[in-house]
Amino acid sequence: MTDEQFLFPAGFLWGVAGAAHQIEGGNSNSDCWLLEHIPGAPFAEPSGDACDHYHRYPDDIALISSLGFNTYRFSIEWARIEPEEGEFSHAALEHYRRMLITCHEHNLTPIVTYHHFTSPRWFAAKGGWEISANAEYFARYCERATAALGDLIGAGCTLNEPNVGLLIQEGGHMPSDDEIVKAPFRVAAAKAVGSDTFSAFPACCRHRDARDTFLKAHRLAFDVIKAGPGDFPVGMTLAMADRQALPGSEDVRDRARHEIDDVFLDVARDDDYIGVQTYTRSRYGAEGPLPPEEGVERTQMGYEFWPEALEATIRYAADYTGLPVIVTENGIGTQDDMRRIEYVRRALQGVQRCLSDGIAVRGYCYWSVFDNFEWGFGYRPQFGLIAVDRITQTRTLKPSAEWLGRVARTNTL
Ligand code: GCO
Repeated sequence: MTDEQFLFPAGFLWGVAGAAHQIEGGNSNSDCWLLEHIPGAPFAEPSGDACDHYHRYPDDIALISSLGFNTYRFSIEWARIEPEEGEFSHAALEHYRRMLITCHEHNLTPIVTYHHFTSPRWFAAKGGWEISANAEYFARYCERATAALGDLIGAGCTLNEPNVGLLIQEGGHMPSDDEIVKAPFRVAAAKAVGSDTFSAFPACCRHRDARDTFLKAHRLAFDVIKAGPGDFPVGMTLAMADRQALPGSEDVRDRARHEIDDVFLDVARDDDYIGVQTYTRSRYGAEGPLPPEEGVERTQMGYEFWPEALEATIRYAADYTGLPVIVTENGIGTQDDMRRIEYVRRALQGVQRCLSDGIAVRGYCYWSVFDNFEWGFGYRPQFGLIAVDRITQTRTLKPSAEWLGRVARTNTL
């Protein structure tokens, strides 16, 4: 099989992905914004104007469509829609309605993420995802958002990567749950909102407790979203790494995979699809996860350049759940756009192999449409197909934008 001969299935979703806090700008009622302004919190810089997508979405959506994509994955912002507990903003919901209408005008299927890490401050002040009962707040928000937007949604993701905190902790890049609770920046944030707690995901959250709340919240949200209006596939997205064990360390790998992925996949089995988000592989030795080997190519995030990880995670998620897969994120932070094209080309060859083996892969969304606010790393990592000038907000296409747009238009590599 040569690349040229392979056509992706008709109706394959070719998308780009983004998230509200990372591109909208001015998300000042969110838990993350507050933390970004607390000294000692793990943020290289504040998100500020981001890509001003909140105001520029009409041109941005037209641009995405003109490149050749047929899908746009974005998140709606809970902190804007329910700025205070129980107080819903019609204006914010209207804003997202206009975004959805704009997608349809440009023949883009909108994949809507209800929660992409950020929450309203009031939710963090109530203990956020650490408190099981708080799942009900999320379900109520999903119900209200669906009532206003559901007729226009193409596919829904309840939660984005609820397992990412566990994944980062495992890699040793985040303190333990106990240390997080005592972190001075978390204590300061609680004080700022007049509470005795402030749990923001994933920066300062007890991830073990959050896991149970997320699992419960997902099921509650799934039901209220499925109740309509609208009739679209609903699922969640997981941060998945291609977990490879050195010979003899399979049980170490399997234990980690159980704790971080499988418990979520178990709950996802009743969904319409599973959203796979993959960036690299993790290798396991007898002591646990290993750093990338000396001398291997690394991305701006420090990840090993390993585009083949996508194929492995699609196979794992599809096999484990029996569900169709949407690749809701895959991409690379790099300054070298030629390496981006190489990365995506190899990742898509893996998708082709999955499709050839009969695995139901429904779509591929590149992360990310723009160079954007990469959480704690600030604006340094460049994941975008499109560069954004931080002062003028001018958008500049990279060669990868035109390359992947052509792949999308022609449905072939
Ligand atoms: C995540 C999120 C995105 C990131 C992306 C690049 O995976 O953490 O879904 O918000 O920006 O993955 O790291």
